[in-house]
Amino acid sequence: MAMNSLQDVAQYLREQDDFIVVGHENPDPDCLGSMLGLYFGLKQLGKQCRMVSADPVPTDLSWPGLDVIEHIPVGFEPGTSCVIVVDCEPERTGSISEDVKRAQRLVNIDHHQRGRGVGDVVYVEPSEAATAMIIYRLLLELEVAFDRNIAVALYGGILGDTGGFRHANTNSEVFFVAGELLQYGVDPAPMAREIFSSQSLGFLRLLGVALSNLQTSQDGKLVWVSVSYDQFLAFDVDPGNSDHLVSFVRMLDTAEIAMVFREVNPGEIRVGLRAHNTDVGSLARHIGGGGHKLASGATILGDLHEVSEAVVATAEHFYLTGELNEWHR
Ligand SMILES: [Mn+2]
Repeated sequence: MAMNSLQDVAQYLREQDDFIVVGHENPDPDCLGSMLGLYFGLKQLGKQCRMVSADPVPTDLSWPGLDVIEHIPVGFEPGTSCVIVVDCEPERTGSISEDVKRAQRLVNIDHHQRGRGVGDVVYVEPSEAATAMIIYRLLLELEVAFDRNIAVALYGGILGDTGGFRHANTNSEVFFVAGELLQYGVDPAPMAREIFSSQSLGFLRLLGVALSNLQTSQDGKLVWVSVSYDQFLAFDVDPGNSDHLVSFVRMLDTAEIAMVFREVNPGEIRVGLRAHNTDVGSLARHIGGGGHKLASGATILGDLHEVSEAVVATAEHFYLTGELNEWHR
């Protein structure tokens, strides 16, 4: 499917009056910021707009508009509204993905590699650090007047997906747009604290246990940790809200590939992969997941120990030879 230009997207949105913005399962700051930025922009243009998420919205962010997002895990009815899927392909919108794909009018805006995009209008740009960067450009194209609500959302999305301006996707464009957004009353310190430094006591204690069980390959290039469902229960931590565990694991000085295996439900293992140079996006797709070149993941059903051993072996082989071995699961 040929991709549309940003001008095409803007033109298509101008022609419609009634929208539903949908993000991905387990929404992260970029997903939420993109949804909110687009929502406030479309409202300003006098459009009707709703936001819908299949998974609950995290409660640790104080951004304006988050309370407007409707949590609809089943029975989503797009009706005749134009559905705009942001920060993922329609397939990844969680339990409502089949309903999303049935939308009469579908727009897809994303920056993930895998996403070729699906919809009547598609804009997927993997060179963008965040979907919030794309929404910023789209709102400029739509001649929306930026305000604090929009700026907080987009800045938060950029901050989240660049890991606080530290990941490899941090470039001059990112700093330029972040600088522009600061002019509308964004306060960077509390935004960073909310995203990166607002851990519960239970999470920090679980992190302590997890890190004390850190494992590495002999050369230290691969580092990984597993957390069982029972451990999440014991520390009263929501397993679905612990993706960021991997950001602590990747702090090891010798690490090239960091992996976290989280048993989010009994027998359901969520694999988080991070790398400094290795293409863990390919690795994730190989084992049935997806994501970016340096940040990806997958969900695998099975025993925590067996799944982690199999993925570690595959990752090590890939790291050493650049080849993907056979994968049966
Ligand atoms: Mn994103």
